[in-house]
Amino acid sequence: MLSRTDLRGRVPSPAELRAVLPRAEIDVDAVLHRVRPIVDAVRTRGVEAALEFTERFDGVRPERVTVPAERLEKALAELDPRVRAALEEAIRRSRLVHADQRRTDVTTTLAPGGTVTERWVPVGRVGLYVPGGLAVYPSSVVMNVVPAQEAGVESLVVCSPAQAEHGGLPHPTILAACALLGVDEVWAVGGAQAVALLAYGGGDTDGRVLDPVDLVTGPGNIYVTGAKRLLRGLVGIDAEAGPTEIAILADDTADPVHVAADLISQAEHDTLAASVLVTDSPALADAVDAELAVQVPATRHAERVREALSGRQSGCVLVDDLDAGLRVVDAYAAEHLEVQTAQAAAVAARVRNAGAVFVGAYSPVSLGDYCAGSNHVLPTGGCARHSGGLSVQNFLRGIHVVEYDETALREVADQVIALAEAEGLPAHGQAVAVRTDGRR
Ligand code: HSO
Ligand code: ZN
Repeated sequence: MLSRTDLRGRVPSPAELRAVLPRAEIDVDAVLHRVRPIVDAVRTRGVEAALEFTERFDGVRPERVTVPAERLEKALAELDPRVRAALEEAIRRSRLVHADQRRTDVTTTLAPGGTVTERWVPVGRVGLYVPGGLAVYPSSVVMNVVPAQEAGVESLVVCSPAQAEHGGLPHPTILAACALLGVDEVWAVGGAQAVALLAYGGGDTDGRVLDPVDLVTGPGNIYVTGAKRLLRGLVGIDAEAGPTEIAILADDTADPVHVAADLISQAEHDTLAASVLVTDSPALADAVDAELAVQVPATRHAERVREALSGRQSGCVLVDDLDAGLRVVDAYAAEHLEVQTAQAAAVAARVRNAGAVFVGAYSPVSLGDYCAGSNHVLPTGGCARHSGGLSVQNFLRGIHVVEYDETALREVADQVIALAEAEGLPAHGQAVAVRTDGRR
């Protein structure tokens, strides 16, 4: 069922590996010509334009963008108690992990009287995007809001697409999750128009002012990503999210039932989702194929899963041994990497590139999607080579505070002046000399 790439007997370079490994080709630039007019319209006409796009793309025109507080409370009151309990547990675990990511200010003394302090300051106002689309993602509300709150962000707004079947509000489970987290500002808007409205702000139809944000985080479809690309700079962004990916590094000790279930679990997100098995065991590869043949027809989103698993972005890579497997998964740099091998912890410790690593038989990606405490907003498309997942760090800025007294400045004055001269910028040196020599 999974197409095979046989790398046995070969030692490809990282560049060759990148070329042969299955991967989705997502061309964000190709949609920018459609995103730009949306962004421009929202910049010039604000909420009015955003509502027009909502009507066009989501098939419903909300009365206003801001969700009234009573709708948040109502959604929470009507939330299935089992889901509420599960969300509360997810929030509790997530808070524990993200609270541990907080940074403390550090002061370095460079000379008597000369210090540099790194002060960690939360971003003032952030917009958190929660997608609609094929599924409903209250879990993504948790994954965005918790790190922002733990970072100390004072003002945050959650945006999620208006749903025709919910009277132009975001899905009630999204609203309930916001209420549980104490988020009181929610906008019913999605897509590129949501990112534009977050970046430019506007005035709601009831006269309420929608303040622009400083930073936009959260995954979305290719149009959301396109808008992030266009607006980056005016606002900060976390990352450009692509379709979800799971890679599984497995040997002959792995259980094919688990491996198949996990490949299917992420394929269920999207026909473009990538499910990649990397193994040194052809017997396991065969057994996983046999399991997929049983499990795929039985799963609710069988058609979507089949398309994702048979797409060019998914497949099975056969390697000589686990060392070769590690080179493959490092070159691939999956959003999620499961290690299902003997001595899984030791193997996982050697992984360099992955958004998140799931170790051993009892740590499936679905656990991390909901309740492990880890964050599920993770780098896709190979970005795990240079970036990590969403964390408290995304919502903080390190500000260097420089404080030297006269003695400390004198001590290093010659060096500043020498470097200023070397750069042909004598006025820089002069700004020190007027203090230390009294010359003009
Ligand atoms: N696997 C997705 C997150 C998610 N899964 C949300 C279920 N709900 C991307 O990491
Ligand atoms: Zn998932």
